[in-house]
Parts: sequence; structure tokens; C-alpha cells
Amino acid sequence: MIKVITYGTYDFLHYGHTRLLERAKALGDYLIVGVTADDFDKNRGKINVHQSLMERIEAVRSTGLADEIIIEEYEGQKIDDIKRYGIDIFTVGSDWVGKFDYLNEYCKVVYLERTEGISSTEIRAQSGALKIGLVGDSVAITKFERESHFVNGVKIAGFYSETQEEDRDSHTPPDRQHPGTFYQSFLAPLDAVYIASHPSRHYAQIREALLNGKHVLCELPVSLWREECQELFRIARERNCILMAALKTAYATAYSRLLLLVKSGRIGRLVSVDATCTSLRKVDIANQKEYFKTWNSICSWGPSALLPVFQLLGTDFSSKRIVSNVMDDTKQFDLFTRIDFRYPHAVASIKVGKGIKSEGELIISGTEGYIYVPAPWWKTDYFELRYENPAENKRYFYQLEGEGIRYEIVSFVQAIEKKKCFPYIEEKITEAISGIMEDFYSGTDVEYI
Ligand code: C2G
Repeated sequence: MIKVITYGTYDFLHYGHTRLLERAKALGDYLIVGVTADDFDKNRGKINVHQSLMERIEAVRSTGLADEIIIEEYEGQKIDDIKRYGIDIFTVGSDWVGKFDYLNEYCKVVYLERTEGISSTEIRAQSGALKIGLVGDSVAITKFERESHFVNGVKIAGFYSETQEEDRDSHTPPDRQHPGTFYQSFLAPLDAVYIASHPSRHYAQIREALLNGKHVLCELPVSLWREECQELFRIARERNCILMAALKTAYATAYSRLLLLVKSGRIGRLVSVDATCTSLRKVDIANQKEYFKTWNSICSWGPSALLPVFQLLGTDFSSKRIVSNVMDDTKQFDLFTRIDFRYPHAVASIKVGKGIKSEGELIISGTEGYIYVPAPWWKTDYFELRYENPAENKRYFYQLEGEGIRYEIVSFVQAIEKKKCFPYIEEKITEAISGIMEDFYSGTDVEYI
């Protein structure tokens, strides 16, 4: 009996795939089809897969061509499979010519002519590229623009600079201003916007975008006031628009896996979360008076540091204390801020600063062990699970491409297509982060040093 094996993602299974499977089957008597696991695809840079592994397996099964279906999970697995299943022929489409010649050592390699004129990428793109406009002048805009090229089905269709607003009225804080007609004409041709302007501008810019039926991806904090944040989510629901919180850390595989480990009890009962984020910057005092012009420590780093606290311990803390080192009597620019939270059976602390330098680590402690994420933990691909007995320690590594931003863009696009937000960052966490910003600016529970 001649055994044949072939592999693929089979996203939106199409004629090109079935033709390949038919010819693969015809090469022998028994066909094994390897369907790629999500993590495997992500690792090889294929991040735009829309269907789940089970959907893709079912699609292959429904062709009736596969005698056996297996899952491809790791690099090098093809060699293992060929040996394990006693394969005679490995086959794949001609787009891979030469790439799998190394398998000749184990079996015969056949490249079959690829079917021209059809691909999953084209099927995905058929609905037309999503036109996204970028709002703001921060470095996040440059990174987003760069990363968007890795996501198909996305087109950057406009830029809106914050300085265009400042010129209009420099005396009124931007959160009290309507973004203006220039902003409206910028929005008109777009499907969606990515907002990374100063947080004091977010509310007005998001509101206007939603009222014009545009989907919004916005860097946290979504607003500096909790009620405004709630209102924005309400408008998004009414208008059937996606309002998604952007924070690249939430989309990094290592970070989301460590949350799962903690939630599945690997460190026992969770007792404390301690997160530090700093980046030392020269601060010009004269420019800090108008708080809406510069990113202070709490806006720059607060959302990142608060994320693991709220995601692991929830947002119903019993008390908190904010200690802030502010630069002048307007109390708007903090050199650093520390927040201590008390929960019924746990504690948490965050330390954020643009005027101090510290170890940017994340430590999550439990009754049986702890998780240690080395600096800079907010863009990590690595963490350790540590126990009293070091022999039981475990290390975890997950490839991180583009600091997580490209996965964030993929989630946004998929949320729009499916008309449903898969909440990497839940609404109530987004709201709680705005609540902390509000307390900072209104001086609630704040002690100044
Ligand atoms: N294919 C084809 N004609 C097309 C599109 C795809 O013949 N128009 C073939 C591909 O060459 C491949 C199979 O269909 O042999 C599955 O294609 P994909 O789902 O795109 O999977 P791919 O990324 O090519 O993965 O380990 C994975 C394998 O290396 C192949």
C-alpha cells in the first residue's frame, strides 16, 4: 500500500485545495492530511487565518478525500510523521518547490502544480480592504502603520494629526472641544479608525467616529473619565460598531498564556500581582502645564501595568491608595505613581514612571509558586513558573512578532467581519482603567509626595 501525506492550513477550503487533495490521493492508496494548528501558523508568520482549527478540519473531512487527518503542531514534525506513519510520498503545491527537498532523505517528494487564480487570501480580500485612518502623532501610529502591512485586508487610508486640532483653540482642553469639520471630512471615506492621540482627546474623537458609523480601535485609556467610557461603549452598541481597546501586551501569546496558567491554578491561590513599567524621559517643566499636550506617567504606563491586575484579580478591589510624585501644583504631570490595591484575599501594586528608572518586571505570586516575567514584561515572549523547589521550575517561550501589534490588528479586523468583539480586554476592565485615570486627575485617594 502506497501512503501519501500532505499538509496545509485550508482556510476557507476552495477549489485549489480540493484539486490538490484529489491529485495527492491519486498518487497512492492512502492519504493522510496534516492540518496546521493555530500556534504553528502564527509561528510561521501566517496570522490571517480566519477559521478555527476545527472548522478547517471539518472542511477537509467533508471532501471525503482524506483517509486520516492529523494536526501539524511543530516545526520539523513532517520528518516525525513520515517515519511514524511509514509514508512513501510527501506532496505539496508548486508554490513550495525546493522548500521540502530535505524530506527526500525519508520518502519521495512530489510538488503538484498549484491551481492559479484562487487563494484564501483573495477570498478574504473579496469583501474589499478595510480602510483605516490613523489619529494622533505618537510613535504608536508609526508602529501601527508598519505592522498593518503584515495583515491582509487592511488599507491605511488617511492620517489625522493632533496639531490640526490644537491650532483651532489652544485654551480649551481638547476633551471639551468638538473635533471639528476637518476631522469629519477625514472620517468620511473610512471604515474604521485607530486612535493613538493624547488620551484627553480620545473621548471626542471616538464619539464622533462612532456617531459616523466608524469602527474604533483606541489605545488605552479610552477616556480619562469612567462615565464617558461607558457612554462610548453604549454608542458603539447602538450604532452596531466595534469599539476595541488597544494595548499590544494583551495580544502577545506569552502574556495570554501566563494568564491561563494562573487561572488554572498552577501557582495555587493568587495572592499578589506586582507590575512595574518605566521609561526615563527628560521632562520639560514649562511644557507640562497644559496637561493635554504631554503623556504623563499614569497615561503612558498606567493601562499596561493595570492590565494584569484587573485581568487576574478583577475590578472589584476593596480599596486603593495612589501615591504620586507630581512636578508642579497643577498636579497633572507625575514623575512616577504607585498604586496599591487591596482585594478581599489578595493585594496588587503597580509602579509607573517616566521620571524614574526601575526593573520593568511582572511578578504574580500564589500560595504554591509564582510567575516571573523579566523586563520589559509588557512585550515579552518569555516567562518562568517558579516553585520552592527549583527543580520543578518551568520556562515558557512564545514567538512574538511586531510586539503583538499585528495580532491586535488581526483581532480588530476579525471583530469587524464577525460583527462581534472577542474581548482580549473586557469592557469592564477598559472602564476600570478610565476610573483610575479619573481618580488620578480628580485627586481621589491620591497622596502627593
Ligand atoms: N494550493 C494549491 N492551489 C491554490 C492554493 C493552494 O494547489 N490555489 C495548495 C498549496 O500548495 C498546499 C495546499 O493547497 O499544498 C494547502 O494550501 P494552504 O492552505 O495555503 O497551506 P500552506 O500554507 O501551503 O501549507 O506545513 C504546511 C504546508 O507547508 C503547506
